[in-house]
Amino acid sequence: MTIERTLAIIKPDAVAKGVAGQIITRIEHAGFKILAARLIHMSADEARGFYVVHRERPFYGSLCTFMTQGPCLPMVLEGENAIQRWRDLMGATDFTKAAPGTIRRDFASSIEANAVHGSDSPESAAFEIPYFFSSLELCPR
Ligand code: IDP
Ligand code: MG
Repeated sequence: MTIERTLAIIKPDAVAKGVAGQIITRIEHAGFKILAARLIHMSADEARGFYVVHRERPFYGSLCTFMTQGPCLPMVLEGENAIQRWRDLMGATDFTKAAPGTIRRDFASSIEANAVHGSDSPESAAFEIPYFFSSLELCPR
């Protein structure tokens, strides 16, 4: 097992619904260490840059609008096998297909407003973590 870091976001729908605390509780109960967290309200350009990998997808424009509709909470999570374990805790992209007990199954409203984001690979984590957090913010304390 390797200790990994992953980028998690509590998306604007979940922050607006007031379930950020419940999601953070699940993260803590699953044993992740929260290395950094910040409530931000993304601009259109910031959302487009974050999701640039999806720029050719039909939902790109709508997704970027959704991500700017209110504050969201990016976080860096650390733990054994953190990238896959956070994806497992999140559940499938389409919450109607997400397993019972997963965050998306319990808190998502649609395939787009699906409560949380998680890096899908070490390569995406390596792009996504520094998108929001500097190495200074991630230094050991
Ligand atoms: P993921 O978040 O499970 O990794 P991705 O395929 O990377 O899923 O898509 C990024 C985000 O785009 C999803 O979390 C969701 O918010 C949105 N999304 C994905 N597929 C659709 C779709 O078919 N319609 C609308 N929004 C979508
Ligand atoms: Mg993805």
